[in-house]
Amino acid sequence: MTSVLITRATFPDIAQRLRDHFEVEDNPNDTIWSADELKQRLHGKQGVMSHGSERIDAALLDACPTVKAVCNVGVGYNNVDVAACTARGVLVTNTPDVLTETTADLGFALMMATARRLGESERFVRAGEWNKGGIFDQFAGADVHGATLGILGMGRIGRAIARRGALGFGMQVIYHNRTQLDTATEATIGARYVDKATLLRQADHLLLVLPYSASSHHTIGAEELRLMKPTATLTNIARGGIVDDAALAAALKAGTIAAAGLDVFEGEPRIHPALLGLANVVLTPHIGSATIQTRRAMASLTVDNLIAALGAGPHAGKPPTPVNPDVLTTAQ
Ligand code: 8YV
Repeated sequence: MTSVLITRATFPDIAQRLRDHFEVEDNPNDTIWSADELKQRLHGKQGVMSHGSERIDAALLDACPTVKAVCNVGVGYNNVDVAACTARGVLVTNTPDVLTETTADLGFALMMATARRLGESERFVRAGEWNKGGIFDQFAGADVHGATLGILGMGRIGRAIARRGALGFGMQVIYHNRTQLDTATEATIGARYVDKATLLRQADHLLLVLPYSASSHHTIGAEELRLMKPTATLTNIARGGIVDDAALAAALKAGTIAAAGLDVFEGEPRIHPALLGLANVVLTPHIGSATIQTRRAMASLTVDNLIAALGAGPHAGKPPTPVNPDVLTTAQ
């Protein structure tokens, strides 16, 4: 019988849809598996419902030659070596669209929390410090409304954030991306294209929403941070590794920029120790898409992809969101 692996805990009723078609091994206690354990569990299976926490690379595929489909829970798939999958005829799928607005909400929330110093304020209240007096500007942060919002990366999530800033908060929205949007789209979302240096220099609040790849590694390092305003905030909801976290910690300490909001980290779940010691950084554990509705939609789309990719269900052979659809054509 066809068998599949679910690498992380998921919604039982959604996993049941896989059980209706396949033999399923899952991970209900959400244990973090080592690469070796993942290899052992995947061996002999035809498909995997994987997450950003697992590296799916050539060595793993070679050790598990029966695998035909890697269905990743997430729009980003930098944890999967797509070229290695394609070369071996393995289909890769992701979960675009279903998480766009939810992730844009978190980006905006984290940017606001960073600008208005919610992390520091909350810790102050919890520590019972409020009654001890304080100065008028103690938690005075930076305005969000009317400020200049900079967006680096202008895909679906970037556009959803731009709309929030321009239409909801009266912000001037500038962006930089590999390709410029067409004029009509720019007008609809209220965003203006600038070069990267201008973006860094002019943004009051800079949000990173670009995908991670070898070419976007350390897109923001010491040099880029130096171009930013000392009053500016930086929010990263994209991927760890896009920011040089050590350089960011140094810049936050030196006052090169005012504050940072980080949902993703280099080498997460580990966090650079220098970041943990800073007051002017708001830290969240990669929760961009974390609402019940959206996480269910992501899991469900992944299950649709896996069922179809392995030739079962009403859409057999036609998974809804393939990353390397050429594999499907060559397989026919
Ligand atoms: C996921 C994400 O939670 O979609 C993405 O790319 O980073 C998140 O929404 C993560 O990928 C879990 O696998």
